Amino acid sequence: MTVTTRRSSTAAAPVVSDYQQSVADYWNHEKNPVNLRLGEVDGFYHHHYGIGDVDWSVLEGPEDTRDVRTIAELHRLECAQAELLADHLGAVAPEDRLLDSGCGRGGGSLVAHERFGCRVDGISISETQVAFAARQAEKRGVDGKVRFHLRNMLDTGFESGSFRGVWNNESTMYVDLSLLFGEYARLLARGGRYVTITGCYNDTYGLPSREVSTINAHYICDIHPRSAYFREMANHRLVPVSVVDLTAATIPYWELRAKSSLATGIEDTFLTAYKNGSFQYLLIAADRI
Ligand code: GPP
Ligand code: MG
Repeated sequence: MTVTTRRSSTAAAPVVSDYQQSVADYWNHEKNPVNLRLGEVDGFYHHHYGIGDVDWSVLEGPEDTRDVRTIAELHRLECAQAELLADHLGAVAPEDRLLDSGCGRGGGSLVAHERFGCRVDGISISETQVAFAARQAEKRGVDGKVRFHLRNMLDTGFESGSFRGVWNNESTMYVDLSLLFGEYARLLARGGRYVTITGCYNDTYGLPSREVSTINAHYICDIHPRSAYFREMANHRLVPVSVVDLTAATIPYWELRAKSSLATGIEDTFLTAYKNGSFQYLLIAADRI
């Protein structure tokens, strides 16, 4: 396997593959208003989608404030998704430690810290995201407890058994699940909890649909089949405790996003993929045995 360390940073650079470097380059340059303007609402910058019913009244009323109302509504739905993920982390005590694997601009780490009061480590292979997330923690005065690191989720370098919980919020499609869950089996304490919210392709459809392939090309990712999650969890001491199909719950978010000025062009593809049954939005929680 070809690996490279061509990075310039004061932090120790993680070893990443050429593929991972191309993903890091994407996120180092990403500045989509659909992420930045939503984050500006309250300082929780998310890189995931939303769930729940839409308040369609945001599209009515004065046109000059429609964007502000729509942004607040999309952000509310993304925050609801982050809260649902945190609900599945189980009983986390203030002295516990959590890992936000593929932390983006850090919103989910801040949500978890606010809820549990514990130490949270967020990791990303994007220097820009790590620096951005660290600034948000500092602004909130929680940087003593919420720390961000430039690290590879497949080889984190953290101590074995040191985490009570680990999650991936829409980031597992960038990695090989066997390598990922092998690392989590090592990092999680016995009885610890793993949670992922992910888009996966539906095995009952067959192989990836045109829409799933379009989403892969859009984000430079490789969406896994649903079956791969359960197979690789079983292979790595992770026993599912909850599986929630969020497909129906995320469709309204995409419908509102498609009608907004913040649309990035991928909205209709997601809607078609969800509606033709080729793609599913799933939450899976598992215990480390
Ligand atoms: C959202 O990030 C998540 C991803 C890009 C990973 C792919 C997810 C799937 C479910 C397939 P984002 O919030 O940065 O995306 P966008 O800019 O489109 O809002
Ligand atoms: Mg987004």
